[in-house]
Amino acid sequence: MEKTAEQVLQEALSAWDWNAEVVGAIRYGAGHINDTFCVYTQTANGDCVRYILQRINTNTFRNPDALMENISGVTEYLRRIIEKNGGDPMRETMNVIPTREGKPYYSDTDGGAWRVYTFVEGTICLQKVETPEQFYESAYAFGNFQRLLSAYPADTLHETISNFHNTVWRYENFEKALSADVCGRAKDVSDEIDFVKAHKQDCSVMVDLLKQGKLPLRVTHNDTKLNNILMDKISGKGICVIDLDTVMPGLAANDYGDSIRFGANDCAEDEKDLSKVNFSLSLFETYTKGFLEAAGQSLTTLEKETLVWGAKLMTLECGIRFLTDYLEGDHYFKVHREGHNLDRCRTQFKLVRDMEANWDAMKSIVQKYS
Ligand code: ADP
Ligand code: GN1
Ligand code: MG
Repeated sequence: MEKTAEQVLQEALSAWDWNAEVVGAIRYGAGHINDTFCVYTQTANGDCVRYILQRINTNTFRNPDALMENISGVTEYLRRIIEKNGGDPMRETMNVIPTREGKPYYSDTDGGAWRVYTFVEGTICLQKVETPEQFYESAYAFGNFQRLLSAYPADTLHETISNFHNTVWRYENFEKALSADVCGRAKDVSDEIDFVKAHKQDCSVMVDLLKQGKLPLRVTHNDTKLNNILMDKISGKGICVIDLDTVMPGLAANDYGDSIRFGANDCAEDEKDLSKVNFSLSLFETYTKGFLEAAGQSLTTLEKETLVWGAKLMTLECGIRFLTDYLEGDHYFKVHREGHNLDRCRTQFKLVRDMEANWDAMKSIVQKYS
């Protein structure tokens, strides 16, 4: 008989030695990929200690061993630097808690892969920029993350998702999904399809510079959404970069660009009303300042000059991915309503249009802080 979701969760919980009574575990966060739970425990002296338990999405991350090796390597490296700088490694980096058997993750009897992190208390995780200061803090923290990892041996990292930010490959996947049109949805989204086709040439700009050896590969996060950073509740500082599943060699501009995509606007990623979806040049400036203050010195001139392309291409690429998933029947990103991926795709394409209209101003801003 198939196990219930509760039985699967209980099995996973039993793989860790909590040193306390597990009081409950509830779904947590707003990620599109993994299943996240907050585990509440009560210690012998009555304290409540929380943990993050995650079922890794093994359709997306096919090799949990390699994935966890990356995360353990990077977090241990960061821990050493943070300690050396007099910081608090329990708050400033993720901490993986091994299973009872001393493993970095637990494989359940159905093949699910589970891991546990300490819960970083006293922090907030934002789904949307509320104040420019918060966006500045996230920029500084992501820039700093990249700088701290600049000497990390990149060749020891596994590629957890191949071609992750290969925009040309994303375009080709879109074309395949379009010609298969398994759900018969293509006929209703001709504007979006035309938009992607009209941007075909753009997709190769950064990929070509990388191929030609003009841009260096760095250790990058690759998923620098605002909700992948925890901010101190009191000081408001961006303290802990989370969601390290996609840490791999990549382009600096992509980390910068993905943050701009998600945060340099005043709307949700899935806003239905496109009149509310507007790129904010002012937030763009705020992020650019923070990111370049933290990481600028370690970037080459061309890396800085192409940051604007990172912003536009990460937004275009994400829109293409949402549209592809919509055409394929919504099997990659979690969806919570009909047309969810299509709504998400439309916000991204509106933002791309806005960026195109602001291109020269964006370039001047990057230049100002370079
Ligand atoms: P996904 O890959 O699905 O986006 P994340 O790793 O980003 O999953 O986790 C989802 C959410 O869980 C985060 O946005 C954050 O709110 C919360 N979270 C994750 N790890 C921690 C942690 N160590 N401490 C506190 N909150 C966390
Ligand atoms: C996913 O896991 P999460 O929700 O932080 C996706 C990103 C997309 C993002 C769009 C592994 O991020 O690449 O940019 O959704 N992560 C993966 O919101 O595909
Ligand atoms: Mg996340």
